[in-house]
Amino acid sequence: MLIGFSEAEVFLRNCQDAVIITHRNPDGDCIGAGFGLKDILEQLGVRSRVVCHDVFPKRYNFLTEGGAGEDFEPKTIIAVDIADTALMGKYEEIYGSRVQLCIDHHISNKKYAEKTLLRGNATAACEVIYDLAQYMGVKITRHCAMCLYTGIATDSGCFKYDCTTPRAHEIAAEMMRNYDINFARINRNMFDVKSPGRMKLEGRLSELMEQYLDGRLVIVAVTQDMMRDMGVEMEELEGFAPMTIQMEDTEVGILMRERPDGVFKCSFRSANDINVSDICQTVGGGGHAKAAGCNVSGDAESVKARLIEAVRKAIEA
Ligand SMILES: [Mn+2]
Repeated sequence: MLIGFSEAEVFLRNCQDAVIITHRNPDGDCIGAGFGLKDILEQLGVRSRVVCHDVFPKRYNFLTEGGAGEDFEPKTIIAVDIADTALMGKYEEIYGSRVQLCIDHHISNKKYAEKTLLRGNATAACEVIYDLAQYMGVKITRHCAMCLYTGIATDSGCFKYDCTTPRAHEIAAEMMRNYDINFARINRNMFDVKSPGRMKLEGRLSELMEQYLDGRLVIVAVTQDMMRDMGVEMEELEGFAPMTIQMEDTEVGILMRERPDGVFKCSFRSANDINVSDICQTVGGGGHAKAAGCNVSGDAESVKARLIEAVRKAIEA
C-alpha cells in the first residue's frame, strides 16, 4: 500500500527495534538513507540497526563509523532505496517477505512492503527522508545532514543528472546553511578521489576507447584475457561506464566486460537524447533512458558489430 508522510510519521513514532535494510552494492544514497534514518529513529527513542549484504565501501566511513547498531531481534523491518527485494542479497530470504515500511524514489518499486512511502520524482531516497523529517519536526543532527546530503549528491551525480530536482538544490542549500556540513570535502571524496589502482585503470580504459559512427559512439571492450593482463577482477571495472561518454561529440558510450562464462556484460550510457534503454531492449536488455545494459554472447568483435548496428539504427531513427 502506498502511504504519505502522515502515515509514515505514525509508523516511525510507534515502531520498535528496527532493522534498516540497504541494497547490495551499496551506494551513497542507500548508505545515507540508512544511517540518516537511524539517526532520526534515535531522536525518536527507537533503536535500530543498518544492514547490507555487502561491506560498506571505505569512502563512506565518515557516515558509517558511528556503527551500524547493536545486535537485537528486530520487531520492525524497514527498507530504504530498494525497488525490489532481489536487491537485498542475503537479506531477501531473511526479511524480504515481511518488510513493513519501504522508503524509496524508484518508480519501478515493486510495492513488496506493507507500506511504501514512494516519491517517484525525488532525486534520492535521502530527499524523501529529509522531507519526512522536516514534516515530522524531528531534529536533524549534523551527522544525519551529512548522510542525507551525500545521498542526494551521489544520486544526482553531484547535481548534474537530469533527475536533479529543484528540491535537491534547496535541501543542499538548507544543509549548508543550517548544519555546517563539509560539502566540499564530501564531494571531493565522492567524485574526485580515486585509489592508485583505479587511477591506473582509468588510464588503461582511456587507451581502449574506440570511436564509431563518426565519433558518436564510443566502445570500451575488456575481455577476460585483458583483465588477466591488467591484473584486475571484473568487479574492479565497476563504475567506469560514465567515462565512455566523456569524449566530445559522443552520444552513446558502451563499456563491454567479458564475464568468466564468455558472455559480455554491456553497460550503456547516453550523453544527451538517445534512449539507450530502447537500444538495449532490442538486444534483450533494458534500464533507464540514459543508463541501461544488456548481456550479449559471442566474441568481442561480433558483439561489437551487433551493438554498433543497434546504435546506428537508433541514431538514424
Ligand atoms: Mn537512490
